Amino acid sequence: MDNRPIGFLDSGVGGLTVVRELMRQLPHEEIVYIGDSARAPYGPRPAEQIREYTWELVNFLLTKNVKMIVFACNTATAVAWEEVKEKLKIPVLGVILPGSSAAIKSSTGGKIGVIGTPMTIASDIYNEKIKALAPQMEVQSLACPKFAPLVESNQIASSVAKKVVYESLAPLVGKVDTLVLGCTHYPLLRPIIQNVMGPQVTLIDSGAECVRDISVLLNYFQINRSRDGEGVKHRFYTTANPESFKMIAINWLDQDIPVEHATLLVKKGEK
Ligand code: I24
Ligand code: DGL
Repeated sequence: MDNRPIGFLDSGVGGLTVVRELMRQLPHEEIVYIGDSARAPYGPRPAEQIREYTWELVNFLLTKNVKMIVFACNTATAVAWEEVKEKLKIPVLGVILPGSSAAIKSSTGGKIGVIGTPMTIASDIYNEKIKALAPQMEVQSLACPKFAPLVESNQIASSVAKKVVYESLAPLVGKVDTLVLGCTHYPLLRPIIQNVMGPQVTLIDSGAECVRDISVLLNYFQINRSRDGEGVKHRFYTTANPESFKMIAINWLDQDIPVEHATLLVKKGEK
């Protein structure tokens, strides 16, 4: 047993899709979440900057005595997960390997599509990880820069959303049997994406798959949180306005949660 919380990091609020899965699959686990909304989105930023920001989020979580760190962000996982994982003593999980193995498992025809932010797609990491595990898979990757802004403007079922998703996914329609949702925001567009891709295409939610892996890891190392201790007290931190974060979080998680402003330790000479 290990009653310390699990640390989650994300560029903003998108990682809450992973948190909701955790609350569903592992309701006894306690969460410390840090979202860098002041500097979101990470997707269009240069890799070196994302790496730097991600380290600041990791260092913040380390001050909260977490037993494990979860990168609840595809973009941060794509550029910084490997180097962070190598340097820390606690387990560090990302969303990309779980999403990749789930796609391989589900693919019946060996044709996998991957969608994500420009940085995630430019990193080519999903393609690399899938090929490393199963070289016979064909992977087609596609950046969908318009999807996250759609979600953030509350357009998850509008006719504009349908049009944008239809036009963006056109290159993949009929070409893949499995599609990886390689961005935290995309599960919110799931119904439209499924509709455009057709019912025979399996959609993979990397965040949900990551929570399956958290569960496996907790069991393997026997570091689950004890059930007869105190109730869970989640803590959420944001680098932007706590009230705006809270409004989205309460709506999405369907429960009241405490949100505080976090000040990150930034290296000298930077803003
Ligand atoms: N969804 C996301 N980000 C936003 C948003 C949203 N505004 C409305 N909705 N804003 O991501 C990002 C910028 N903010 C963040 C908070 O600090 C200030 C700046 C997707 C969320 C995934 C859980 C739409 C919306 C909502 C509630 C729930 C879900 C949702 F308002 F998509
Ligand atoms: N959380 C990011 C991801 O999963 C999406 C938002 C962003 O670009 O920062 O890639």
